[in-house]
Amino acid sequence: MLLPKAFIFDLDGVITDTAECHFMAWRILGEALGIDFDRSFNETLKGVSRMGSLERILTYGNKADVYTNEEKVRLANEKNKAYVDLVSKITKEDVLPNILSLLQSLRNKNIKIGLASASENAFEVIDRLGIRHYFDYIADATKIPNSKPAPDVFLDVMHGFGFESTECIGIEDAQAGIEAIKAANMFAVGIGKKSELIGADIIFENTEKMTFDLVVNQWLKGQN
Ligand code: B16
Ligand code: MG
Repeated sequence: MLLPKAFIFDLDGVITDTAECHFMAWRILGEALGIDFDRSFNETLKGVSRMGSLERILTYGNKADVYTNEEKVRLANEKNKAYVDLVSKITKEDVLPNILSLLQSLRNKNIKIGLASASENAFEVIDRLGIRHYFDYIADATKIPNSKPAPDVFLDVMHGFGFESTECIGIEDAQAGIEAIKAANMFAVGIGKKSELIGADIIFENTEKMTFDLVVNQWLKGQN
């Protein structure tokens, strides 16, 4: 049977729920700046880089022109300190349901496993989760020119493997991430609500519902 050659995972919201830690850390900074935002606004930050997220929050709070670049770097560092503090509590128990068995079955089938996270903390998070050894290639977010929704991080992993885009499957929980996968011309798996994953080729409400067979059967339908 024809099989894809690589599964390329997003981290936050797909492998573990650090999306919640990002939300909490940004809210702490938002409170200090007098900018209040809710979960639905937070959806627009998922998959977006640290500085990109800060710009969006400042624009949302009508403070886009209030801070110098130097001050923005300081604010982003403050948020990161709060985030690192929150993720320091992560353990192996925090891998989302079914992800370990999916990683194991990809290994057994000799399908490559990649990580395409926008997070500069990705290495630390997967170490805390105890899953680094599963990954054949991990993109370094500090070296990716354009963040999601640009395809760069998914293309970086694909080039790392030397595969064609049609041979790769990307998995994402954010609209910006689905757009990045589609811009890379890959098959896109969405985790979450349909309304927040427009353009995905297959959507699962959560990782528990995602199985290797369901993903690959849908991917096969698009192969000639
Ligand atoms: P950091 P992903 C993304 O990770 C998060 O979804 C996004 O909320 C965050 O701003 C971004 O990483 C940068 O993270 O501040 O740790 O560098 O979803 O692409 O795995
Ligand atoms: Mg994500």
